[in-house]
Amino acid sequence: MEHRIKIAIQKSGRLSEDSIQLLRECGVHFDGAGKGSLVAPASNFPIDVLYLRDDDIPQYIQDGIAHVGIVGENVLIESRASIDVVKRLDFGKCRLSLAVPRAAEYAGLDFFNGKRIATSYPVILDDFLKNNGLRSEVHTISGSVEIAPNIGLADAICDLVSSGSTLLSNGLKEVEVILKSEAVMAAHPNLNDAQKNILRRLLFRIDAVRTAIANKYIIMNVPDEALDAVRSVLPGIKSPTVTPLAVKGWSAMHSVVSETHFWEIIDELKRLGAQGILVVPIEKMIV
Ligand code: PRT
Ligand code: ZN
Repeated sequence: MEHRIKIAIQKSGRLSEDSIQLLRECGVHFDGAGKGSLVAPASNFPIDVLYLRDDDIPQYIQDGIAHVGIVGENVLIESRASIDVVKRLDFGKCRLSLAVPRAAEYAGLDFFNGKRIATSYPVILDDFLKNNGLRSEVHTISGSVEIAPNIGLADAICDLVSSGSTLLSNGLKEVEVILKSEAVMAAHPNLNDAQKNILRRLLFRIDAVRTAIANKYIIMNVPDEALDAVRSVLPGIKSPTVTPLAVKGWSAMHSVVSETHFWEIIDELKRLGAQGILVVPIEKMIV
């Protein structure tokens, strides 16, 4: 029997599109979440995509119904599931924060002693309160946490924040960050060798896609006397490729530049006399 693994992703929500796109960029072909369809077998890679609610993903992985999954760290930690984070995915970034009414005078964590805090993250919040020696009344509600203070249900909230505009429009201010979160790939801790091998292949492809996004391929013409100086500002994967041009005294140079220092490097190259600089996106990069 052919070995396959099941990968759980969010059916519809903030992580769905990025999760599907990541798998597709890894060259995996599968159907999107149709009406009622829960499983989409990939046609060219041994995985089956399971479309689930994000809250259910950690449990499914812990129970071994799914072998791996893509889920927000916030959901993973809240679930207390014993599963392993195998890769951080750099999307779905947010923070779980404490927020209070804008008019409240906030001088520090003591504020929360004896106060009512509404949240959908009671486990993480309880841990935080305990670690800081605070006694608050935690009210667990499942949605629209941000309206709790306005309707008199709570004095503060503990909720996810990304842009901060939800807090702003509800007259609240963020005062403490409890957790910084992003989407992660999580896996069942006891996969067999065949399953581990499929996961390894998938992670290898994810790395290739991620590395490619973080790098650009650059091509430029460099006066021969500047070649050494230019080479010293270009890290390249090993070293840059240099080929002489038909015009005497000039060479073409090819290299890979990381996104992080991209503009500094381009400025430096121009200063050293490089011309006709061409920057090309990289689709996949195996280092
Ligand atoms: O139906 P299902 O249960 O699968 O989805 P869901 O509604 O529970 O989750 P969903 O799709 O809203 O979020 C999925 C995951 O996205 C979360 O678990 C986080 O890991 C991540 N994420 C990233 C966010 C946000 N950013 C975010 N801003 N999840 C929720 N929010 C909400 C937040 O709760 C608040 O209501 O957006 C509002 C705040 O946003 P700003 O931009 O106004 O600050
Ligand atoms: Zn959910």
